[in-house]
Amino acid sequence: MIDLYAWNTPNGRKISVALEEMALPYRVKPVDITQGQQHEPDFLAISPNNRIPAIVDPEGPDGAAISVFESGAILLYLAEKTGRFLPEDRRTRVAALEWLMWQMGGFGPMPGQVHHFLGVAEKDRAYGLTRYLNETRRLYGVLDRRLAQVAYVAGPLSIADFAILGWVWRHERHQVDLANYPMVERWYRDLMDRPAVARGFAVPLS
Ligand SMILES: N[C@@H](CCC(=O)N[C@@H](CS)C(=O)NCC(=O)O)C(=O)O
Repeated sequence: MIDLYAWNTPNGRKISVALEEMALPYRVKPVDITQGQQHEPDFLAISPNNRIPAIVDPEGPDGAAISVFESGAILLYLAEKTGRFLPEDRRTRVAALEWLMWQMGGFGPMPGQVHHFLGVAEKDRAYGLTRYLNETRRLYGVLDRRLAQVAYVAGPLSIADFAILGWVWRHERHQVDLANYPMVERWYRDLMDRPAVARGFAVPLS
């Protein structure tokens, strides 16, 4: 049974969705990041960057327990463990890695800054909010153009879709209207209709 250390956030949801899609048994260990639990020594031992998500798999690659932090690394670990959602074909695998890295490097940090600046006093936020809203909308445009060519970002459904989905799930919070990105909207509805994805968003993480 894998322990999932998470909270009800985009990065936490990526992993509950992936665990459900991979049909891996898991148990949620909520880490209340609003109360500073991400700084507690026990959690730091498995997540040295004091961020959720993290997992502990009692059956690691060599049979011994392993902990993994950083959501992209967790998704890759789970995909390799199960042999699912990371294409074998090398060309398609490159696409999955590209879009996973695209999410980790931009389509998360940028909308995350929008969430931050929305919480800042109006007099202090104009520059930051405009900058990160523009960048977030640019990234939605990039995704929309990609999804005009393929059903899922790498072609077949992959962990890169789960990574991106965690953030699109919060589109209203970062003030993005999916009607402006019809291919993203089609992809989003398609994924949200999957029973395992629905379970991944329904499982309590807090
Ligand atoms: N690059 C990290 C980012 C993780 C991250 O930012 N997690 C947030 C919640 S979505 C967190 O733990 N925040 C707690 C804090 O800022 O102290 C990943 O993808 O795992």
